[in-house]
This record gives sequence, structure tokens and C-alpha cells, in this order.
Amino acid sequence: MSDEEEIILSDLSDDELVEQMMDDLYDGMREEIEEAVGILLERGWTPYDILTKALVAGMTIVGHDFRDGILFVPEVLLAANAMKGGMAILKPLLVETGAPRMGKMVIGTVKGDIHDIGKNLVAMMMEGAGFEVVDMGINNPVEAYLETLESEQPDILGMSALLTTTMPYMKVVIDALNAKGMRDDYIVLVGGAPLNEEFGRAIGADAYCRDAAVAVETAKTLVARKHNQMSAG
Ligand code: B1M
Repeated sequence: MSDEEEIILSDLSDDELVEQMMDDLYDGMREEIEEAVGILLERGWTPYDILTKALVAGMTIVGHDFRDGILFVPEVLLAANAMKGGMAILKPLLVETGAPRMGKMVIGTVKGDIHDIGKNLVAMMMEGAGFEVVDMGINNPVEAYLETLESEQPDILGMSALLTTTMPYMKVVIDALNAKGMRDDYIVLVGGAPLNEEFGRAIGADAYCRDAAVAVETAKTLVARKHNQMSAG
């Protein structure tokens, strides 16, 4: 592209800019994504709207083309990197709501799985809603979950899996909690694109969370219920 044709992001209308962000995310252009996030913030967009209407929506398109064999791992990694650039700007803004401490969550992606964008988003939104979050990262074996639960004593255990081959591992973790008599000590929330409610029930989780907003709402409800039960009992 010649200099004359270069797109000036700040000259675009909101709709055009969001459209452009989807293209830039698709092309893995991190700096452009960061600039566009800054522009939308200046125009008064909420961090949550930028996240969901531009970044997550753009990543969905990437996901479809990855599935259909149009994009491959290197391109998807670049797109993920661009998304992370945007998320890094939004994170402190989502977190600084000054909400009172709601409870504590330990969250990690299960063994064999290295997808972390959705988990990071959940962690961010939970922090934004006033939860303390301990992020265990990716590829966590059952031993790591058990150790972290013992040392952190959270209210909630969150697990993420993006692959049909790794989602059954969530049951391995829940079974281990049962075997150790620890299951009832924690609210177990699970999420990730291939999961559904039925799966969540079948493996013995307390709830399946379709997205980060649902995770926050579910966490609030179940923590409040747990505290009520504890004060009644
Ligand atoms: Co992967 N990948 N990937 N990938 N990748 C998927 C998941 C896939 C659906 C793509 C496809 O074919 N359409 C497919 C899985 C198919 C299947 O299992 N049925 C797939 C595959 C096959 C693979 C590899 C096997 C590819 C290969 O190597 N041949 C490989 C596996 C690596 C491994 O993990 N061992 C692989 C690798 C990768 C990259 C490394 C290139 C990259 C990950 C980079 C990273 O995460 N740092 C990647 C990406 C980016 C994707 C897609 C395109 C996007 C995932 C994403 O970040 N979405 C994905 C396609 C898709 O899902 N559309 C795909 C955006 C994110 C915001 O959404 O993660 O769903 P999501 O999280 C949501 C909810 O699910 C929920 O809230 C989040 C926010 O709203 N949620 C939770 C998630 N976790 C939660 C936990 C909770 C609560 C809610 O706890 C309380």
C-alpha cells in the first residue's frame, strides 16, 4: 500500500473503525489495534464495549477462518498477539471499578491446552467485578490445581478448556477433589468454547459459564449463596 492510501484510523467513523479493527486483528496488526483501542476510549466507548464489540467479535471471525482452513496457526498466533495488545490497555480500566472484594478465584487452563485468551478475559472481568484472582496460566495438571487450591484457599475454582480433547480433563480435577473430600470447599465454574451446560452438569461442576460476563454473574450469585448458607448453618 502506498503512503497516499494509508488509512488514518482517527479519521474513521466509529463503525468504520470497528470494521477496520476486525481487519487489523485478522492481519495480526498489534500496533494498529492498540491505537484503535485508544481512539475508541477517547471517543467515550466503555472498555467492555471495545472488548466485546471489536476485539472478541474480530476474534470470532479469525476462529471461523481457522476452523475452515483459511487461516493457520502462525496467523492465528499473530491475531491473538494483537488481541492481547488491546486487552492489555483495557485491563486496568476494567479492573479499576473500585468494587468491594467479592471473593477469591483461582483459574487456569487445563492440562494439554494452551489457549488462554478467554481465560484471561474471565480473569480480567472477575477482577473488574471486585474478585481477587489467582491466574494459574495454561496447561495445568491436576496436581497444580490441588496445590494452588490448598495454598490460596479461594471461594471459586475456574477451569478453561478450548479443545474437545482437553475438556474431559476438567472431570479428572473434579474427581480428584471428590476423592480428597475437598469438592464442597469450592464453587467450581467451567468454561470454554466447546463446553455446554450439559457437560458442566455431567462432570459435576457447579456451573458452566458461556462467557466472561456470565462467569461474573454466576460467581456473584453462587458466592452470595455460599455465604448465606454458611451464616445460616
Ligand atoms: Co486453537 N483451536 N488450536 N489456537 N483456537 C480452537 C479452539 C478451535 C475451535 C479452532 C477451530 O478449529 N475452529 C479448535 C478446537 C477444535 C476442537 O477441539 N473441537 C482449535 C485447535 C484445533 C487448535 C490446535 C489443535 C491447532 C493445531 O495445532 N493444529 C492447537 C492446540 C494447541 C493446544 O492447546 N494444545 C491450537 C492452537 C491455537 C493457537 C496457539 C494458535 C491460538 C491460541 C493462542 C492463545 O490462546 N494464547 C489458538 C486460537 C486463538 C484459537 C481460536 C481461533 C480462538 C480462541 C479464542 O481466543 N477465542 C479458537 C476458535 C474459536 O474458539 N473461535 C481455536 C476468543 C476468546 C475470547 O473466547 O476462548 O471461547 P473463548 O473464551 C470465552 C468463553 O469460552 C468463556 O469466556 C470467554 C470470554 O467470553 N470462557 C470461560 C473460556 N474459558 C472460561 C473459563 C471460565 C468461564 C468462562 O471459568 C470460570
